[in-house]
Amino acid sequence: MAQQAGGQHTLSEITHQQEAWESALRAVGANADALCGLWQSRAWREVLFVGCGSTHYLSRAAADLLASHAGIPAKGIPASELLLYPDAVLAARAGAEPPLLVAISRSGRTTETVQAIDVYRRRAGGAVVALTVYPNTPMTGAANMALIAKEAHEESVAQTRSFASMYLLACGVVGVLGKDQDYFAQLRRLPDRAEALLGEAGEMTEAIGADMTLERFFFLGGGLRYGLAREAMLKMKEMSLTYAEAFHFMEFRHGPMSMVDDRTLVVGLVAESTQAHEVAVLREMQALGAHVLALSEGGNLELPGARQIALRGGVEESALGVLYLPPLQLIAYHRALKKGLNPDRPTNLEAVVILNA
Ligand code: F1P
Repeated sequence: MAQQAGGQHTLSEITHQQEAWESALRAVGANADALCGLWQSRAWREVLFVGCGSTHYLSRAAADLLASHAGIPAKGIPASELLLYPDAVLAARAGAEPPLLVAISRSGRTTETVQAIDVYRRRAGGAVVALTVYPNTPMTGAANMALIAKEAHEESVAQTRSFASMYLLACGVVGVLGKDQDYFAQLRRLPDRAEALLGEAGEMTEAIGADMTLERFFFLGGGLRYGLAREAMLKMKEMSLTYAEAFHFMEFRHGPMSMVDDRTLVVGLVAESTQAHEVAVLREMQALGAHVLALSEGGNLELPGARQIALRGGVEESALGVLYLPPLQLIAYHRALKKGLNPDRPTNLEAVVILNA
């Protein structure tokens, strides 16, 4: 990865997502039959998604999506939990089939993820699907099959278009395992929307990123949006060294709102089906002095005084998730620049965490 000052890589990776998203969906399409065959080869008891950092949050979102959209039992956990606590993670009734493991990693080289695959193979003897960006890695070598979003490669340390593209790989897996052709057709509509959305949200994300009166950022999301909210939180921390946390919407009332004041931005990843509850939380936080940014399909929630971003995916709620990401990535990028940080090179971080044996 070449050193470059000023975050040019990050900006270019955030603003050039369309081709990467398309490449992800192509990869799923090309492997759909093989994936279907693997899925039907055994009565897998559930799907276990694992990753680290960003890809752990992706695992969580993917598991929630698979369970809610396709009705297939799933969980998303850090790879290190599978590595260190395999008895707990793989616990099952005698004679039960193993879970299908979906390992997610941009680099395909993160130690915990690679070692977790090994532990899973020895303990459960099942099959592994890798979701990644790069071919020919320890992870792809250890997997039964790999779905690769080739155009999503990155120079930056922080994952932006790679996260969104691997999330779309996971959405494609949901479409295949759920045997839902229509879902797949909806996903194909999303790449075209990416660029326009970034244009529409550009000015607002820059203004929020430049607002140094804001000290704390809270990202709220329910269901599959909880994993996405955690990823947005991580972007804010990694790139801009800002205090940020993520919560389920209604959990926020149960303690965390003590931290809310007029130096707080509460970002809501609002879903149409649950918006009455979610907008109520956002209104209450406004009353406590918080600034609010709400992202929703129509961008027209009843939230006077709040900033709003319209996703306008024109697809069903469960297919929309990826569109929440680019505007939130841009806010983290702009805030990093405003603080004089280089978003391409987050403090204390490398692109991959490789541990010594
Ligand atoms: C995962 C990861 C990133 C994080 C950091 C270190 O890498 O934890 O999420 O931002 O750069 O690596 P990977 O397994 O997805 O390659």
